[in-house]
Amino acid sequence: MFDPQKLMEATIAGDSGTVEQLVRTALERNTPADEILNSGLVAAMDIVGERMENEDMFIPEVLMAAQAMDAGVQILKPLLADDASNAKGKAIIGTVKGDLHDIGKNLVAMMMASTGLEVHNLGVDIPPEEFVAQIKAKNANLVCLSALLTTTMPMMKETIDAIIESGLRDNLKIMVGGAPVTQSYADRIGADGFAPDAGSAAKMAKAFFAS
Ligand code: B1M
Repeated sequence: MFDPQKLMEATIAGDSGTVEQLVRTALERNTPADEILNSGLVAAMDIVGERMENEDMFIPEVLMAAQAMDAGVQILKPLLADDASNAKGKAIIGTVKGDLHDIGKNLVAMMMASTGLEVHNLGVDIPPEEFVAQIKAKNANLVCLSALLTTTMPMMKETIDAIIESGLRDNLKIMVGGAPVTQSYADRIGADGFAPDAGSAAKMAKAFFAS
């Protein structure tokens, strides 16, 4: 039987080898990929966050835990794919300026791509003008902004304002997300959508372009 506790412990300890082994074993035992992701890997990062806050874990250890989580995600990646139904969206996704968190944003990108959307992952620390330039370069009709820090949430609004000023706003949808982001914040800054997790973000993106 899948033991999420062991997977959480290995992830928190930054033990990528054990994480890979536990994920493979869980899959061999027919544990659904999303259960392994949510009850093992994502749950571990919540504990890492608490320990970070209490100064029981420091940046190098947090980074190792993040790498261990990514090692597990890489194995799950093909299995988390939804039905690729050739949605018509062309999305760009990035973490806003000043923010270096990318694990959740990468999960969102992966899940969106799995629905058939064309997804361009711009990376982290992306300034508003770069989002605008990439909308033009990629001819994007969906812009996805991620922020994990309360201090970088206002950069989402600045990015949306830059998109409005560029005259591109009417031709695209804007989605926002990240741990501190809420539906009411999304409404306040003029986003078209907010999703609390990667699965619902992908569903929402797909729904935007369903004909
Ligand atoms: Co940072 N960090 N961190 N950190 N870090 C948090 C966010 C924090 C909550 C930890 C804590 O203190 N409890 C805290 C923020 C507090 C706040 O602002 N309220 C914090 C802090 C303070 C910091 C630093 C300032 C620490 C310091 O230097 N003193 C610093 C800032 C650096 C910077 O960005 N400028 C920092 C640095 C780091 C690391 C680099 C060490 C590392 C990031 C590594 C990386 O991403 N490659 C890190 C990590 C790992 C975390 C925690 C522990 C885990 C984040 C994570 O990956 N979660 C985090 C604590 C926590 O969140 N519990 C924390 C797992 C991931 C799957 O979830 O990212 O929430 P999440 O994504 C979800 C949803 O939010 C959603 O879907 C995803 C998947 O389901 N989602 C979207 C995300 N984007 C979306 C976009 C959408 C829709 C949904 O639409 C477009």
